[in-house]
Amino acid sequence: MSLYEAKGSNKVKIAIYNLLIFIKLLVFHHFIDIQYRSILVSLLNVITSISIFSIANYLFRRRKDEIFMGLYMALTALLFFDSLYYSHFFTLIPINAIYQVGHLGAVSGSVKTLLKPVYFLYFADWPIVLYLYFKNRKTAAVDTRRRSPRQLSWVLLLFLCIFFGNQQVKIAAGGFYTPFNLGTYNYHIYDVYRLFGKTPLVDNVDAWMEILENETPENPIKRYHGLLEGKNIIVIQAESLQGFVLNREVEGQAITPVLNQLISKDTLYFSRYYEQVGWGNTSDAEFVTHNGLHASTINFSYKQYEGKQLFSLPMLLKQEDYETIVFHGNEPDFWNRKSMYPTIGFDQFISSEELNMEEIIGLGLSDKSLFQQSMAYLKQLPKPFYSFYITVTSHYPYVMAEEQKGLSLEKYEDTLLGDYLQTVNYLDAAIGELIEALKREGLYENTAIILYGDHHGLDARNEEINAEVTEFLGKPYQEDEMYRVPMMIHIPQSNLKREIKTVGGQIDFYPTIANLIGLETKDENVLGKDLLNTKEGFAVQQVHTGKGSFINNEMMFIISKDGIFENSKAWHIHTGEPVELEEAREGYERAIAEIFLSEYIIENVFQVSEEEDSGVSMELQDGE
Ligand code: GP9
Ligand code: MN
Repeated sequence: MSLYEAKGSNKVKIAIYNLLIFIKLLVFHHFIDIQYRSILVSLLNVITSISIFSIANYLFRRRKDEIFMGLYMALTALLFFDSLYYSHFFTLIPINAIYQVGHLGAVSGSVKTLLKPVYFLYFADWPIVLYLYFKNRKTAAVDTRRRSPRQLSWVLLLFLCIFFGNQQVKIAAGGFYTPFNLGTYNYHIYDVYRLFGKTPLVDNVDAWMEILENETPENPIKRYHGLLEGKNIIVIQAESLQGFVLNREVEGQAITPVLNQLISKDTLYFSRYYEQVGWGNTSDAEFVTHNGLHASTINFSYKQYEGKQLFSLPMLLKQEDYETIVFHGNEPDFWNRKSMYPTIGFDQFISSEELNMEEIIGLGLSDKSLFQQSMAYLKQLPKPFYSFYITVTSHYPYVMAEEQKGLSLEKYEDTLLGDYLQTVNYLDAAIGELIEALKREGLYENTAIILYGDHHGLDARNEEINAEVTEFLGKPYQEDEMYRVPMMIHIPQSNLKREIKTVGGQIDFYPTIANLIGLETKDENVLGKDLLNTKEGFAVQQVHTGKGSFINNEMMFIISKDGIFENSKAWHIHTGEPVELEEAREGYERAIAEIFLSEYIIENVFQVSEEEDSGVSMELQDGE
């Protein structure tokens, strides 16, 4: 009897494969810590898997055994790779990663450190499944039954289950899908739809504007206005530099002696400044910093907003005859920088193509070499200049040769925290060398040196790291410390020494610096605020935490992973005591309004340049 004479045999196979998938989904969803309705989430995902098998069963007439086997292997492998990705990034592999696959080689060191034998358990059943497959397969079998619409009505029914099931999820989660309320397969499908589907953002613009209008206004007379006028500006975006390392010792040694020295004199130090990156990590830190707008929620901003005629800080400076230049010791097309920089307003991009890659540490050229090689350019640049550095030595996994390590550690030797602190200490020394070089070349006095961290390097969601850092800090390591990055503006001979405790984020950089230089930002195109002229602190978090999370001068609110407000957590940043969730609702609504209004501004106010390579354009369309 041929395979297809045995009625229902394909259905039996589909059922067996999907039973196995269901078991693996339960394990996977437990691993990524889905707490809310995790069995229902797994069920909705296995229905998706059954639909995929059913469609294949309907479409393909021959080689069904191979096709089913292939599907089973692919769906299992996806769980394996998602687990690997989750263990470091605490989310599922985003579809936008396809734009970065060319750079996998560069981060392979990081990827290897994530592989754990336990993840191979997803393949534990493969020997048996493969054995049964080879024993029973009917490669020559052809399904001769007529395709009937009735076969498809079953798939339609499954789709309806998925649709209505997930509608309920969306309602409970305040309108947002997350990997943790959709589960793996359904989230990946949604992610593909979101990336390529481009839904217009028009529904709630008025409501968002109304929410944001209630913000506290800035000082009418701007303090520090024009303080940096005519000065050269150096901005160092420091890789993975977190706030807690400043003015702190490890085993009796200062971690950042140079930065500590800087903030003790001639420096405005922002001690409650927060990262606001999205999918594009380092590059999103650059994007948010230079544009005063949020990172894309869908893709890394340098891809999502490629070709947009933005009106960024470097462009504003170009209007004042500043020369603008970027230094980064890595491949120029990493994070799509090469394509994006002309529209951000950079005249020159000095990357691995121009630099002598003489000393590689981790991902790219060592910070010391980067700073040292940049001096030749700075000396020749017309003044004033805006010089932007993106450092790379303190990138995960924080591996350096013994002779490059500046701290002598015993207790923390060979721990991730110890390795991290070594690279931060190296970066600090590199900044010291840069300052010395600027002094030697007579550039120091007339140059403001601005520094901030791009994002966290030590993820508090990782249990091992959390335990290490909690012990090191002597207090629980939570998001308010994890997302805090230092920001400082060093103005030689200014006699300014001030610690600004107003909560702010990278989105506030542009208006703050513009005011210092004596320039105005266009209010309708920038959502950040001047941190030197406002008391009201507010910084939005997204992507790493989910939309709606925020920190203000009093509290931190982290939206639950499943997006449900009632399952979220909030605490006082000074005491660590829990806050009544309702007290956070206003901030939650404001955070969401800010994220979407930002996206709306970028999508609707800024036009796509007709010739993407035409260089920098100053023309702006009026906002609506
Ligand atoms: C590479 C570097 C990567 O150019 O910017 O940093 P990441 O985004 O992985 O922190
Ligand atoms: Mn980075």
